[in-house]
Amino acid sequence: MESPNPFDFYDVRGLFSDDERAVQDMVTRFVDEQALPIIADAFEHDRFPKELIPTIAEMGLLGCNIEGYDCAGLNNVCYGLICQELERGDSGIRSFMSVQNSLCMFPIHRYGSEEQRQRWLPRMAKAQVIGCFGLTEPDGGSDPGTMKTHAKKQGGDWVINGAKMWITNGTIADIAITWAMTDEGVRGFIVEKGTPGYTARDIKRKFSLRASVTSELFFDNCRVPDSNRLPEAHGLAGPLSCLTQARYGIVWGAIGSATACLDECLRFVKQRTLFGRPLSHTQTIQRRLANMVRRITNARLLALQLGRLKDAGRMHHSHVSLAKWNNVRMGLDVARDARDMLGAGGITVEQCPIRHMLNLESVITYEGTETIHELIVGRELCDGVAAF
Ligand code: TGC
Ligand code: FAD
Repeated sequence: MESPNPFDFYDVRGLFSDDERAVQDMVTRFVDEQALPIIADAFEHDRFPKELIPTIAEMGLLGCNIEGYDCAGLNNVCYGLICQELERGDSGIRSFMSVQNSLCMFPIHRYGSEEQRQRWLPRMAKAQVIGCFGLTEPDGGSDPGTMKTHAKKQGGDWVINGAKMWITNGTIADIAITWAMTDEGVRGFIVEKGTPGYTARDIKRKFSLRASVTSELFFDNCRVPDSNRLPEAHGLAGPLSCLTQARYGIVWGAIGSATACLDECLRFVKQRTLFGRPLSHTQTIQRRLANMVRRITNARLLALQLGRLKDAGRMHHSHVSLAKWNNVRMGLDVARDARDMLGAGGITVEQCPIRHMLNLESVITYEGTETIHELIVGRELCDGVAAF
């Protein structure tokens, strides 16, 4: 019998359909041929590699799990595999795609009018329109129900005032899905670039997600027509349901980061000779490698079952919380351990673990911090009593 594949120890890929494998292979090739050759340099120079966008769009990855509107209509397992492969390249590339798909196209599709869908989705699928999602505010992101940004109805328009912070794609976005408090509760608005009173500014000096644009958004008497309000979004459940979609992608993405780190680490310990033998022949290193593979294997199985539940319409948002918490923690621990096993060389951008490790420090914070996800699962176990 063949030895197991270290990167997919239980042959989880064998559980995918031919179509799912074909989608994965296409994105694997893209990452190997186009993303990996440029990503370390982009990260080092704090630059989002925009040049990858046209191919991401040509491959049909934007809005890939939406039916119609020039979108690919893939299932959610495919969407997960796309996130996994993109994040094997870099969390920044996956973030770009997550925001466009889960946080911008999803709410327009789910909560928008038919006119809004026709207007925006086909162009977003082709990357002719880029989106960002403004929920978090400077005063705290974990509790968006207390947002200060507000929108006031004036005639047929809404006037938005406030600020959003830590917004992926902010300055490159043509539209901002903006969540604001109104007299009737939380509502979502499509704010178009160039609208008077709306500005965006990049956040600089990040040590994490350097190959990604992160911005602040400002709304100063920004007037948008009622036709730019998402008519079906009522209350906090609107934005939170978008987070469920994006968190689902992260569950898979973290596996990609961890696999990239394992790959780099395995190659290194097999060629590094210390104390007269390859590093890979020492007991401690083998235990650490085995531990990485154990964690990655668990995460793969968790992600696949989550994807199958989602495709069957049986996924609860607390399922996603458990998996986001588990898989991102797994990714971060694997990346840190890989970084250590590479010795001093592991602190440079030449080897990927430190880049993934730094990125995952954001991933474990955004889309709900680890603590928030623990508390979401805890609430589910304790009769719905929230301990936030
Ligand atoms: P709570 O009372 O729990 O919920 C209010 C209403 O929403 C419903 N709900 C959800 N619906 C769908 N999906 C979910 N995940 C949901 N969670 C809750 C809930 O049933 C209720 O509905 P209804 O009809 O009864 O009104 O609200 P709460 O204020 O107690 O807050 C709960 C908490 C803490 C879990 C929530 O605020 C939270 O998730 N906080 C974390 C915030 C967060 O994750 N922010 C992320 C911002 S976006 C981002 O980080 C993008 S990074 C992108 C990238 O670059 O990849
Ligand atoms: P806070 O909410 O202030 O939390 C601080 C600490 O307190 C955390 O450790 C948290 O776990 C802990 N904590 C909070 N509540 C409790 C509690 N009840 N009990 C115990 N501990 C608690 N947001 C968007 O809207 N759109 C985006 O596109 C976006 N992109 C991002 C990109 C990057 C690179 C980053 C880093 C963030 C991004 N975010 C985005 C924001 C992200 O969602 C928030 O950072 C996150 O929700 C946490 O909010 P906060 O940073 O304000 O931390």
